[in-house]
Amino acid sequence: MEAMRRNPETIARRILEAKTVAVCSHVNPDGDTLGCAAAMRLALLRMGKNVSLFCDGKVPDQLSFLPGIDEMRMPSEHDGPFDLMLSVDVSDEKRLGACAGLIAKSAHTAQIDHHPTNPLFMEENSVDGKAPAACILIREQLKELGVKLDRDLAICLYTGISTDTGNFSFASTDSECFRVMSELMETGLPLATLNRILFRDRAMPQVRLIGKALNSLSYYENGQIAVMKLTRDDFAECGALSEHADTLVNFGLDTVGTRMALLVREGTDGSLKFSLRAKEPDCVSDVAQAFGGGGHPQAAGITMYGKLDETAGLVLDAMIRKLNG
Ligand SMILES: [Mn+2]
Repeated sequence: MEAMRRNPETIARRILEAKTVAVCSHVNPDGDTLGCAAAMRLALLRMGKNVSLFCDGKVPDQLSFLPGIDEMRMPSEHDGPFDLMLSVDVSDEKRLGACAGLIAKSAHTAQIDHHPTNPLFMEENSVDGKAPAACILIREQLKELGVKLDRDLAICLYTGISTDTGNFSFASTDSECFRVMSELMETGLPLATLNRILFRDRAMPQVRLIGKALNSLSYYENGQIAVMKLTRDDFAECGALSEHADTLVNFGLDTVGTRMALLVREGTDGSLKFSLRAKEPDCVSDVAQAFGGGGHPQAAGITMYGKLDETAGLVLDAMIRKLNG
C-alpha cells in the first residue's frame, strides 16, 4: 500500500484538467463531509467548473445553513458522465453507499480524506490520517488551487473542523486547526452564531426528553455506574424521536466518580437499544459483545428484544461484574 500522505498538487492537476466534477460525501453525512463538499463546490464554481454534489443520505436539518448544500443530490438523480469524481471525508468505498456507482461513470477518481484506515481506494489519494478533520485538507487544497478564502468558504470549513474536533476539545485538535481558524476568522466568520447552531441548539422534544432521562437516572456501586431508561411512552409524551436520545448517556457518564454509564431506550417496534459508555481505562465493548452488540472500548451498543427492566437488569449485572472484575 502506498504511504499515506497529503497530495494537493496531484488533486489540483486532476481538478484543473476536469470540466465536470462530481463531489461525493459519505453516508450518514456529518459536518465534516458536508463542509468539505460545500467548500469544494464554491471553489470549483469560482474556477468555472461544472460541479455536482452527491450523497447517499439526507442532509441533517441542523446543517442546512451550509452555503449551497441544498444542491446536494442522491446519486440516482444524475447519469453522468463526469470527468472527475472527488470523494471527501470518505474512509472506504463502502462509506460511499450508492455514490460508489459514480466511480464507473467518471473518467478519473480522486479523494481527500483523514481516516487512518483509508485503503487509498481512488486513483489519486490525498489522505492524512493525522489530520483532525478533512476540512483541514480542503483548506490546503484551496491554497493549491489559488482559491482565496471568503466568508462562505470559512463557514463550510469551520463546520467541518469544529464538529470533527468536538468543538476543539478532542486529543486530535492541533496547532494547524488554530492556524486555519485564524485565517477563517479574518473573513468575518460568524463564530458565535454557528457555535450556537452546531453545539447549543436543541429541538424542544429533545430538551423535554433530557428531563425524562435525568428523572430516570439511578446510580449503582457507589455511583460508579449510572443507568437511565427511556420508555416508548417517554418518547411519545415528548414528541421525540429515538435519535434525540443519541448523546443523553453522557449525562450519566459525566458524573464525577462514575466510571460506566448505560442508557436503554425502548423503540416503537419493541426493540431495546442499549448505549454503553466508559471512561478510560474502563471498557464496555466486551460487555456489549456478550449480548450480541459491539463498538469501541469506551462506546458500545446492543439491540435486544425483551422486557425493559428485566433486560436492562441483565446488562447492568454484566457491567457490575466487569467493574469489579
Ligand atoms: Mn471527518
